[in-house]
Amino acid sequence: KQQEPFVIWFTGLSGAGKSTLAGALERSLQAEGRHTYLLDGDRLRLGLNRDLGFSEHDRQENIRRAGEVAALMVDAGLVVLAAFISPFRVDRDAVRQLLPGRFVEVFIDTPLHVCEARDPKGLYRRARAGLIKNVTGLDSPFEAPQAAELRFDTSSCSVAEAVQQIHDYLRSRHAL
Ligand code: GGZ
Repeated sequence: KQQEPFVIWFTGLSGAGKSTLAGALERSLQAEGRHTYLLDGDRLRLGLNRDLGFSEHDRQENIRRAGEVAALMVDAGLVVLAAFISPFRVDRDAVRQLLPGRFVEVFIDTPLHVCEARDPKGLYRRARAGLIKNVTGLDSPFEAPQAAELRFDTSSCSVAEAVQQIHDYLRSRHAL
């Protein structure tokens, strides 16, 4: 059976559930024998992108590099799961252009108040306390996708349901 490489790109606010969903999808793809790699904004910022902060310019450069790395991995035949806030439409669309026919955008459209209630790392709490600036959803913009292939609100949809729907979508595209 043909094994096409592609990128599943998760976009959404901090705390929306991107990494959780990407991790769950990765496990299920691996169980089917696919070779995968999970590219996570959080982790890239510790190494490759450690020179970048959260200004608009730095976020754009962050996504540009992430897209280039994802494209290299697709060349190597991997299924790449990318989890970045990636708040700017133009940057996500540039990655899409880099990967013709191999880019699936998944919008994790969890409401801000739910992300803020989860606040696993205290990001929103610190922002509300005035300790940090440029936090996406508060004082830094998030441009919602207008034509994402898939959309989930993790406050009303379980991880298992979302993984199943992404699987169904990939099968309908003959990607799996
Ligand atoms: C947004 C921030 C910020 C600010 C630190 N704004 O949910 P997390 O905590 O674990 O992961 C988030 C990560 C965002 O990195 P990305 O590379 O995905 O962002 S972007 O695509 O916009 O370049 C968050 C943490 O970094 N974090 N400060 N001010 N998220």
